[in-house]
Amino acid sequence: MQQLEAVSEIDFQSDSYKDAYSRINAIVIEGEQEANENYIKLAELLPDSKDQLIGLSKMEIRHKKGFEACGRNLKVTPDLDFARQFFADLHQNFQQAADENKIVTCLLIQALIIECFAIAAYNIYIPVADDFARKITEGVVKDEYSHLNFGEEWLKANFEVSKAELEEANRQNLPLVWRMLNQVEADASILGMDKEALVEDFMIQYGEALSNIGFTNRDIMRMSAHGLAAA
Ligand code: PL3
Ligand code: FE2
Ligand code: FE2
Repeated sequence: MQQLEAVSEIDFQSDSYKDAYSRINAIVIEGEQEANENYIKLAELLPDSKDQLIGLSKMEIRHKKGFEACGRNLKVTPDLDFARQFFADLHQNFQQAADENKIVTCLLIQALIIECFAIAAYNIYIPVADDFARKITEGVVKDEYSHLNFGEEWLKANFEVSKAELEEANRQNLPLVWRMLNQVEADASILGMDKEALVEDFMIQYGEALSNIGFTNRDIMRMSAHGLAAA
């Protein structure tokens, strides 16, 4: 039976897979939900880009529905309390920045950090996903590049006046990403995703984004190292 060799060794119905999936799936569902709310908030803060941002917020709801279907397909109940805790600090930083009208900080958190995190995670997940989830995730990741692109374009156009705030927001929020990566490491590995690969993909996406916005390689090295020691 030659064909059997090609079958993946991941057992999507095992208890350990489903247990890990209940948290990872919840993280993604909650992340898409919060992204939806964050783009609605950004649409209020940036009236000139309102229609475009509302368009992005609607895509996030579609993503959320897609990932809910992935969980249902595997008969997994997402642990949403866990996921809310997972995002709490980043969420709070976004809310506070929005309350203070700090658009640059809001864009860095949602359109750069969260989107790069999502792109890295989805890219690493696709090759090890079940067939149903793979198709959904492939569709989603294409959209996420357009969200990242929105943030890049806006920040590039406003680079000189945004630079200091971007550096400060990076300093405050990047350490949270390393902590979050550590928190998902064990579950992600049960899904066949390697932490080193996640970190590498995140660094590439985030570094490229900072470069497109206008930061020098030297700036990028310095900024990427923030909080990394704690990881
Ligand atoms: C914004 O568009 C999306 C925000 C989602 C953030 C997701 C972070 C994901 C970290 C865990 C990696 C698992 C990926 C598996 C997908 C079922
Ligand atoms: Fe999304
Ligand atoms: Fe997104």
